[in-house]
Amino acid sequence: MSDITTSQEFTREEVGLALRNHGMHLEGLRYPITPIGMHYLLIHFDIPFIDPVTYELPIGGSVRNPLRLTLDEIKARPAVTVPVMMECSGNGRAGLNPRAISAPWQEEAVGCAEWTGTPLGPILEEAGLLDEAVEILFTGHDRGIDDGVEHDYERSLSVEEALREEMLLAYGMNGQPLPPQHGAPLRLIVPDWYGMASVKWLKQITALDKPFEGIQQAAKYHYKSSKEDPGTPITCKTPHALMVPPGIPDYLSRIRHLKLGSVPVQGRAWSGRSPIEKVEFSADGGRTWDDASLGEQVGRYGWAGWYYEWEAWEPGEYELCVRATDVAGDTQPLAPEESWNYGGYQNNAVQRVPVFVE
Ligand SMILES: Nc1nc2c(c(=O)[nH]1)N[C@H]1C(S)=C(S)[C@@H](COP(=O)(O)O)O[C@H]1N2
Ligand SMILES: [Mo]
Repeated sequence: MSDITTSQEFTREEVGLALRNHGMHLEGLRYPITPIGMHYLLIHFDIPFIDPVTYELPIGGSVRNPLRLTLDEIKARPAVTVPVMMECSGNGRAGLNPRAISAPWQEEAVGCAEWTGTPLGPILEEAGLLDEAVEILFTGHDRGIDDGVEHDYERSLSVEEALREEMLLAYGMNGQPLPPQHGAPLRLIVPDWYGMASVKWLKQITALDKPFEGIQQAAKYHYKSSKEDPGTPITCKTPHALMVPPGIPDYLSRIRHLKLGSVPVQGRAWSGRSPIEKVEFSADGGRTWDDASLGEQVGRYGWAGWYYEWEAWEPGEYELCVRATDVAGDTQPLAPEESWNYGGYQNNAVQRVPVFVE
């Protein structure tokens, strides 16, 4: 299998990945909290089968006090429920040319769930991190082979990052027990980063005395200009807005058809680094922009609703676009070329929705 392709067709392997890892239906942007079955999924290997009754989570490595917690012990700790908008860092990959051969997301690798769990920090404090500890490694129960390397899915965070109060060990999703496909019985939630940091099916947590060099950390999830470029690690979600495609779709092409008139357009916008400052709408492919109204912000790490009344009184073909800007002043590029990188990560170029007004 080649690393990268300029083909406009999807390979059998990409379609296979897309069937296992479905996206959120964009009409699902209407829900402030994404229903579980609509939330996107990204599962690198197989969903592990784990008995919650005998489940235990060891916390070890560079700690004074190694712990082993059962699920009941974790659930007995202080619980919080927070909405977190999650996005796969590969979202938008299929819009890049050439594109990396991997999950061929268009723009649907998103969802905002309400996660219930216990903060990670106090558990690490109880384990007593030694001065030598520099990173915390989160290992999943899922194992597989990627680029010829056999490994457990595992990723680390710096100690400083891991001790932030927002870091959560989650066992509930939208008021239900965490479902198998989303990491049951226990997963990490890193609310401002792209999804890869939120390790599912936790097998163990290990304090490390040197930086973790595993494949999912050091090789994947880097913004690289070429295969050889070491690149920079992918971390926080960049600003991104999406709209519910208005009107009705053609079954196969998904092209939208609208009747003449005033068209209410709605969607959501988010950014990991800072809250959303502004959402703009364009009906001419991004040549001219008009401010949309901001609606409800679903928690600090959820998404912001937005709304725009588009006056579509001229029959014709239009390209609707939406663009978010965050409080830090970051915004979205107009063209995917501006987002291009070798692994196909973090493509937050503006969404383009072709519509016919009749
Ligand atoms: N153990 C494990 N954790 C994982 C993954 C995985 O394959 N295995 N995929 C990661 C990626 S790339 C993403 S985008 C999110 C997806 O979470 P979701 O499937 O609950 O939406 O989980 C992350 N955590
Ligand atoms: Mo991902």
